[in-house]
Amino acid sequence: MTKTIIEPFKIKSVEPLNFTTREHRENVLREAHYNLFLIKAKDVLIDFLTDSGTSAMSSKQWSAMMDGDESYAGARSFFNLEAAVRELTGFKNVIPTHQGRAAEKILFTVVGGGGKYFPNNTHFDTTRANIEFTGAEAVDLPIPKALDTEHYADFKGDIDLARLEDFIRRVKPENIPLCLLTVTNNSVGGQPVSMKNIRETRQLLNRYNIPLFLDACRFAENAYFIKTREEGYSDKSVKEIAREMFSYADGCTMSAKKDALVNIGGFLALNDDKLAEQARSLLILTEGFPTYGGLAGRDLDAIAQGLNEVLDEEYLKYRIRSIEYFGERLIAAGVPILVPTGGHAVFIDAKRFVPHIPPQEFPGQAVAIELYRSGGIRSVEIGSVMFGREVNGKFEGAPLELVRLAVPRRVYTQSHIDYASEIIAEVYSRRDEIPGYRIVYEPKYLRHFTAHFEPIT
Ligand code: P70
Repeated sequence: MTKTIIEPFKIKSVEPLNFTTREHRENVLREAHYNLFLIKAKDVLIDFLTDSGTSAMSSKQWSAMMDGDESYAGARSFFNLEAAVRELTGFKNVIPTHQGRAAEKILFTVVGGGGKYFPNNTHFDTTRANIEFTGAEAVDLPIPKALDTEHYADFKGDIDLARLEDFIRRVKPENIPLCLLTVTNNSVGGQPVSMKNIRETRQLLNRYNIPLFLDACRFAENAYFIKTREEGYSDKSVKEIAREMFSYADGCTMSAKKDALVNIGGFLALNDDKLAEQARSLLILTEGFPTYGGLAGRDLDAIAQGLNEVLDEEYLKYRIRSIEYFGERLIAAGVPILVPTGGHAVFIDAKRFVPHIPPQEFPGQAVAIELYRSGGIRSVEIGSVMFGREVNGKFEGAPLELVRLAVPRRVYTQSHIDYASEIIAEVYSRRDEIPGYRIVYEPKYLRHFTAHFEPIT
């Protein structure tokens, strides 16, 4: 048996990278107001901004696209998607949407509103925003150890069941339209949720008659972690494991831009016919007819094919190992990262990387800017820019200050990872020089996408 795990594909089509000088990147940063979302992709060398919509599609997906049916109503492509989602999740109603947040918007418009609460292991940005937009409250209940970036555990994505039960009793079950589990748990480091935790969440919710929904965008990575880490699952196929995960839920929202290996798309799937009917009525208003939901027929076919491919265990082995390898390179250079590495990204712990920068000066943003300046690497802050709040005139920082290096699926090779590791190590060696930042402009919602920053000198 060889030790090296290789990319389980060969490359048929390539896209050149753009090299830039440090001086050029300095100008780019200034012009983009130090917000990495506002820089042009042509000025980025290696793009770890997100694993969302950035996958390389397979030749089979491209040929499925060619075969897409573009009929407005009842397209063959829809039935291909419906069959693939039903086969995987078992959910009866499959409602395509243009991406994950469109499924969230529709779901929470139907079930949300003032006085309602939605617990989750941890909400990601758009989920939280869509819930809060309806006047409801999004509540994070991660296990306490999830917030300790140095603590090794197999399933740091779990929800804290004791706190969940206390919470249900306090706000009353009738005010909780549903409970969510985000698999994997993106905000705490792409950490998996164990099958035991999903099952026990279900059992707890049953006692209070509360439905369970999965935020399922990285379901396959989560299932692979269960196979390799949880007792009793090593002999099961990842597909069987994924199906068991979905079997405990009443529905899911899905951003197909992650584990369906496509560049655009999503869906809402659920068992409840009445809810599905309400969702479809809203879908027609904003997304489109229920058999295409804002996507082209060919997109639906690409998702159906992607859902199949992502369960390939050679692919998942390579995927999880490549993230772990990235983490090992950084640990070897002394860089503080969140451990263990998760499914889709390596997360730098900015609190430990730049301890001289306080939360209100956005340590994660400061490190992310420096990685771009130094090596053209784009990452994203997941910390107080994304989740910090002004509460009664007082700054309340996010629980974690992270810089996420999200690895697009099937896009970069090991030498790209090696290059990035070198740059990060170099930035770490002169971390004391990194300045903090202040926000000089921010929009009302999801400020990380468009806020303007200024270095504090
Ligand atoms: C990401 C992107 C999207 C997402 C998610 C979970 C757990 C729903 C959605 C929404 C968003 C992002 C963040 C920073 C930079 C770029 C993009 N996550 N639930 O990268 O899905 O994007 O399809 O509307 O992670 O984590 P969608």
